[in-house]
Amino acid sequence: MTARQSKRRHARTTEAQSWRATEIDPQGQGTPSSELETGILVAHYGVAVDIRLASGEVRSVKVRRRSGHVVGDRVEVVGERLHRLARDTELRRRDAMGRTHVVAANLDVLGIVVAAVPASPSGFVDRALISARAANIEPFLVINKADLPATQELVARVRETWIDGPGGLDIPVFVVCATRSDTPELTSGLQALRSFFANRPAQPRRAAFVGTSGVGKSSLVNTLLPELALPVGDINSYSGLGRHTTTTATLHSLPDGGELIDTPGFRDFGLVDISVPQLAAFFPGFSELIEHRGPCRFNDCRHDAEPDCTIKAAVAEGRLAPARWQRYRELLAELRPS
Ligand SMILES: Nc1nc2c(ncn2[C@@H]2O[C@H](COP(=O)(O)OP(=O)(O)OP(=O)(O)O)[C@@H](O)[C@H]2O)c(=O)[nH]1
Ligand SMILES: [Mg+2]
Ligand SMILES: [Zn+2]
Repeated sequence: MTARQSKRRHARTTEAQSWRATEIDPQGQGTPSSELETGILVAHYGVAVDIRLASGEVRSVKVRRRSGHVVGDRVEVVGERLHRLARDTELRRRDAMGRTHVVAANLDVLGIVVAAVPASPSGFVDRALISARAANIEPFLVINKADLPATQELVARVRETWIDGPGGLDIPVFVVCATRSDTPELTSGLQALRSFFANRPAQPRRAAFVGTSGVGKSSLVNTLLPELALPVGDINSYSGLGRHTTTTATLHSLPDGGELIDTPGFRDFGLVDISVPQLAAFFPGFSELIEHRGPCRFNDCRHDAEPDCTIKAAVAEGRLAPARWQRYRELLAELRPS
């Protein structure tokens, strides 16, 4: 068990115990006949949530409309009372209106799903990568719709932008097809994705798929779990965009271990509470470049106008695409109060 997992397990135990000791019946209003059960929130329907109890039973519990509970939350249930336990991780994003959303709780890994059609908005992948890393969640990339000819170019672009070269990220990339399985090329990516979920039986992963509406998140979950029939929507032929078919996140257990959360598609992945040093540390590829080439002159270098900056030197030497540095500087400008 790694230090992180051991810390998590410890946090789970102490948090659960502290509630039992101090909150289960603080005013003597508890229902002595109701048993305390632990569970995971597997679906949220506004005023009710589905809790999968430790016994495997799924129970619907009423909640306030803005209860703040999200899929992936660990909870304790006594009758109709729900108590949320502390989260290990929390994936947050800001929408175009400036509101913060928790996408899911207690994720270990995050699958960022893209497709050639519909294309994801510029910056989506970077923001998702940064948000995941800042939340201590390991990101991986899923390029769906491998059957479409345009996917080849997308795969090359993704590799060039995020993976290849000295500033490249050491993260898994799966090129998959959710809807066809008639050639080995189309099935191999999905096999690799299945193994990625299944190869840690002792420490099963909890993953969520995020991505723009229409990239095929629900289709992929349906393919990985054939007994599921999550609704799937077509692409609007006029706008080329998805139709926001999935409206609520749902958590599903994978047959060989691990769990997968399908989420509604969204276009805005605004960064939440990311400081300049965090952006400098988490921007895709920067920490790898610094590890490779040595640190900047200043510990708190923002990789902007500072002298003797490793990142700028990498750009000058052709080891980092100028477009990537430019994208970083755009995000930096967003974080600074104007
Ligand atoms: N050609 C092709 N089409 C796919 C593939 N995967 C999904 N699609 C199609 O893409 C469309 C959108 O699929 P969904 O699974 O609903 O997409 P989603 O990402 O869940 O969309 P939201 O729920 O709106 O966020 C549907 O018409 C699917 O049939 C694929 O691998 N290849
Ligand atoms: Mg969907
Ligand atoms: Zn620097």
